[in-house]
Amino acid sequence: MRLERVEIVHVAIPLVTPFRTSFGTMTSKDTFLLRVVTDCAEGWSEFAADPEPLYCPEFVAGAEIVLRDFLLPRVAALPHLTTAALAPAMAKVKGHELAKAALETAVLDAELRAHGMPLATYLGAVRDRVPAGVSVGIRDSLPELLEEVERYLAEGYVRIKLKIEPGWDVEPVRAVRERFGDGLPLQVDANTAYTLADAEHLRRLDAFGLLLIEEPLEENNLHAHALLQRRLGTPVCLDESLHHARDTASAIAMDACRVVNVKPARVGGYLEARRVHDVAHAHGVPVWCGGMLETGIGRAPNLALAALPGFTLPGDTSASGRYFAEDITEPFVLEDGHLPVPAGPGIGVEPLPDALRRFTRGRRDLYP
Ligand code: OSB
Ligand code: MG
Repeated sequence: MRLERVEIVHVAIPLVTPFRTSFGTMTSKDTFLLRVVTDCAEGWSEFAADPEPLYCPEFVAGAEIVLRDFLLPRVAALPHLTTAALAPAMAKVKGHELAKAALETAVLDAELRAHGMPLATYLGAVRDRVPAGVSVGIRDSLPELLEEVERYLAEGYVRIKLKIEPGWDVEPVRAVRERFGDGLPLQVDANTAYTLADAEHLRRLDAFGLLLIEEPLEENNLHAHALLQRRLGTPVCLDESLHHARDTASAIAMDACRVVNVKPARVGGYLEARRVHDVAHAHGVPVWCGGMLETGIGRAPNLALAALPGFTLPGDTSASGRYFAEDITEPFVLEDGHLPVPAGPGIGVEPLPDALRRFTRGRRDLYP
């Protein structure tokens, strides 16, 4: 393929309810889409991070500069554009996995469309639908939380994840367990809000039979997570701390985690995400697909990945209606607690022109 054009489309889509985590509150999905035009086909992707670097070091305005000034010049210089050639071409640029993932995914979408192949087929999917979990934000009161959980369970979600932070952990977990029973698949996500000094407190969560506790301690502190795991019965799951297959292998070897949250953007794209899956699966470590409150453009490829054999736990890939009154693609709708794996070529979806126009805040050419 030959790269002809790369366009950045800034979008802002209101969330149906504010989403509060230990690192901040989001009220809209404010990011950019990438549109890559090649001589063979076009591809789309979504940048996964937010305008502020609170979940991870990357952010919207920074990623645009990184793409324009450092990543695209390297990719445009390739004599022959293929998805597989991108990561090696971009490797000298340190970090910036989410920006790299956005570019790689749009090129992958174009390449697969040129071959008429769905992403799920390319990645090695073994399912045509995936069970859907839902991530529930921190609320002002327990009754509000129970009402929200009850609504999601009535809609059919098969697993609940509660966001936690110091002061909002044991009590919400206890309340959800008491109300919905021990059979409910339940897990928690701290987004780095604790330190090892909280180990005795976190041990209190062991009484509730949680599937896992996600990223309890500082980002990238594998050693501390291993020390914590020794003291917890609840499996530790890493999110923010894992950036590629190599550190996933280290984390597993150190027993710093017993479950892996795979977010393709966090590890630089779907090719590396598949390697993370392969490493974990080879060690018998279950993986699941995380989310970043994506629009349909980001959700579609996540569903393809979640259909791989090692994804044995329900992910955070919820239906469009959990996030937005109106999505930017045809909405993903929950059916019997599952979402369909897109079956069309590439990521299998594209922006609806009318919705895209209304949610667009600005467009710029990044290349040429
Ligand atoms: O830590 O998994 C996380 C959302 C934004 C940033 C980080 C996280 C999340 C979620 C929600 O937990 C996942 C989703 O529903 O897309
Ligand atoms: Mg997380």
